[in-house]
Amino acid sequence: MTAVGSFDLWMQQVQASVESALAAALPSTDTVPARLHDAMRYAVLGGGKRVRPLLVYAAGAVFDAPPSALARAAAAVEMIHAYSLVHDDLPCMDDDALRRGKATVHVHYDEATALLVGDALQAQAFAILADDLADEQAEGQADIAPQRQIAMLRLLAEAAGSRGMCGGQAIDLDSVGLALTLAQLEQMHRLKTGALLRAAVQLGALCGKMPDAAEEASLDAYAQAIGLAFQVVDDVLDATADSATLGKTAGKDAAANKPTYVTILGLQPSRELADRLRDDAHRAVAPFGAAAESLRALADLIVQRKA
Ligand code: GRG
Repeated sequence: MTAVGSFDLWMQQVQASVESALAAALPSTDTVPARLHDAMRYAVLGGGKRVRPLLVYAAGAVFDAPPSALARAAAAVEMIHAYSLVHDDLPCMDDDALRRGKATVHVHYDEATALLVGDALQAQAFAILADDLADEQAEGQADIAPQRQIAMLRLLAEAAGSRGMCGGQAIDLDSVGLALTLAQLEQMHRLKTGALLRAAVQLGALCGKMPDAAEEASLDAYAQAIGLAFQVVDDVLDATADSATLGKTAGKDAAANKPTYVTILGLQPSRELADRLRDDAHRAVAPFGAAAESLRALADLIVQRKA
């Protein structure tokens, strides 16, 4: 087993690479329109746990993916995530003033800018993922075959769209004040949060050598388990942690009368469910052996996180 120290080091290295890739991919603050670009950089840089990029790299490690391809996929998925947070915080959605320990984009700038930041980040995500198609393919220096890259673009679009994250958000907005069953709650989260986490795992794998059907099924079982665990833990933290620790407003779900794992199952059963899901995730990637060490450690991190 990898020592805790070496996973921490790996995580810091990935986080630093992702920060550089994002900083390089985002337009500079002296590019017109400067205020929009400033706000895009404010939304994306210097914050967040970078869970989705870490999943891209961890899955990529199982399939010997080249770092250049992983950097593009990780930056793309994080930009989609950052856009979703900016829009989720808007007054027409969750109406929040605090995100990643600082004022939300619409509070720090204004609502129209926040809307455009989300739109532009979503477009930029696909531009990054397609980067290699434009130049390197033409010069025969691509790290991924064009067909594979098109599959990755499609995968990210499906995960972000109305049958993925956006669809989950729509169900979430519709379910305020309703008594959802556990199955309905699970379906909402599978789309709202799970789809992008799953896409991160799949994108990382697709950057490397092609997974076979059994490997795809293992990755999928892992992604389903950690996706759900992530949300269960999010609900537990929303009910138990304070805003300073979370870097976002705590207790929002109860205040908004939203159904959560904690309201349906209770606190302790929710914690136990998260532990079982972590064990499911570990079991799912057992066939990959030592190569899946970071995937296993990330499942632990998702369940043990305090923010
Ligand atoms: C607005 C289209 C649209 C979608 C929004 C993901 C989402 C859908 C909204 C976020 C609301 C929320 C708090 C969901 C709970 C789980 C979640 C995604 C938490 C934030 O993700 P973290 O913890 O955040 O990975 P950091 O800041 O660490 O990146």
